[in-house]
Amino acid sequence: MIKTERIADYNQSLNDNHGFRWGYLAEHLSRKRIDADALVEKVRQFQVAIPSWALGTGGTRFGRYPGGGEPRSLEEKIEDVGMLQALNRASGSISLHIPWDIPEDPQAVKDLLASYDLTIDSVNSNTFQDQKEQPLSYKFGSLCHTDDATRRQAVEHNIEVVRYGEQLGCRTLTVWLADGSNFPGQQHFRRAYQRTADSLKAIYGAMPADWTMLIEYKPYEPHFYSMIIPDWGTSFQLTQYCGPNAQVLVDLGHHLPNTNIEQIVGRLLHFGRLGGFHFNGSMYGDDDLTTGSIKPFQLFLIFNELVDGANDPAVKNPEVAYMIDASHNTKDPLEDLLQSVQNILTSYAKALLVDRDALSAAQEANEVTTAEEILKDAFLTDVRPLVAEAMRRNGGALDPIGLFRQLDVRRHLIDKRGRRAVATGL
Ligand code: PSV
Ligand code: MN
Repeated sequence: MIKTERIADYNQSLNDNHGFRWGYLAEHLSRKRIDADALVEKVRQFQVAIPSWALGTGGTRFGRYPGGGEPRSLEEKIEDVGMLQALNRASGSISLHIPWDIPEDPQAVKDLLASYDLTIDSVNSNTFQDQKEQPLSYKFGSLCHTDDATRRQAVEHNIEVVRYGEQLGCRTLTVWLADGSNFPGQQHFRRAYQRTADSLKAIYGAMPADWTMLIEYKPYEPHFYSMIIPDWGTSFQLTQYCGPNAQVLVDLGHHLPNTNIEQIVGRLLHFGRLGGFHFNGSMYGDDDLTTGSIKPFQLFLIFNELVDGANDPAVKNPEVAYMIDASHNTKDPLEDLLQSVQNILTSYAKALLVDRDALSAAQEANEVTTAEEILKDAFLTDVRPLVAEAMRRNGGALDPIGLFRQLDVRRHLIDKRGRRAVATGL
């Protein structure tokens, strides 16, 4: 647990430089008639959930190079997220994957969460692996399977996940299906779709009325010929089939190269079906890199849609759940998560700077250059002092990664948990 005095001391040591940079930015914004303090307040409210499965080192099918001190249990995963939250005050919730994170003693888990000022963001089902005691295999699908009993087993697993979530005060189930086919002719597209839709509807029907079901899509992997839910259109259709509390989940890595993700975001907001985000960065596909590391302009454009939607009373979209979904193969996972949150808040802050009235006027008048320049002006503004100020005002560190290093957190975790401690889960 990082003490608040330790954070205050650290911030004090950076105060001179920060004061200069923040002062300059606030003055720059005020000359543009932008209320810098109001923006800080908005950034202070922004929270990004941390997935329990991103706290250890990831890998590829070729290998994995763990750095030591990884969390070995749900309790240790909560400790790690609590540490991130203490540093940035923007990571106040954790997402769990069942069966990797089954809470043995729900009340004790709730108490532990509360002690770190954390909540549960979502519970995620897992029908993409066979578990040891599981009677029927998902090799040929789960919710889409041709066999009734296998489908029923997968439906029941999802309902069990909801029950675990209820014990922890969670209200969101995320479903990602690895179902699909590897060869032409292997699967009957229409029948497989209908079986999936009916299975999802059965799970939806078993959820409490105040729960949300997020349906994630992915164009390829683990299957390489067809995926049962390959795109947002299929997710969208499934949400409509299930009911009003079903929403589409956009994972940034789940798009083919050059897909216009910001347009998908705009469409889903328009339909009121954008339920959640899985943030990560990618060059080719589901690369699971640090959010904003490869395409920061695209991340900004996505936030531009989100802010535009939030400002428009005509948009009737429920609150969007934000989460990181990444795999850290070469960086310290905790540093990577801190960096991702930083990049997310930076993109959000830049999107808040966009002169929406001017942009709208330029769009209606077909002033192409002007519209683009308005976006570029916001994107090219260095808002890092604003994000740091928001974290400071929330009680976090002005530079979370800097403090993480100064405190030598990884060495402490290795001392406590061991050099060979490897995270449970993926
Ligand atoms: C699948 O690639 C995914 O994005 C889903 O969200 C899973 O829950 C997560 O990664 C972990 O496997
Ligand atoms: Mn995901």
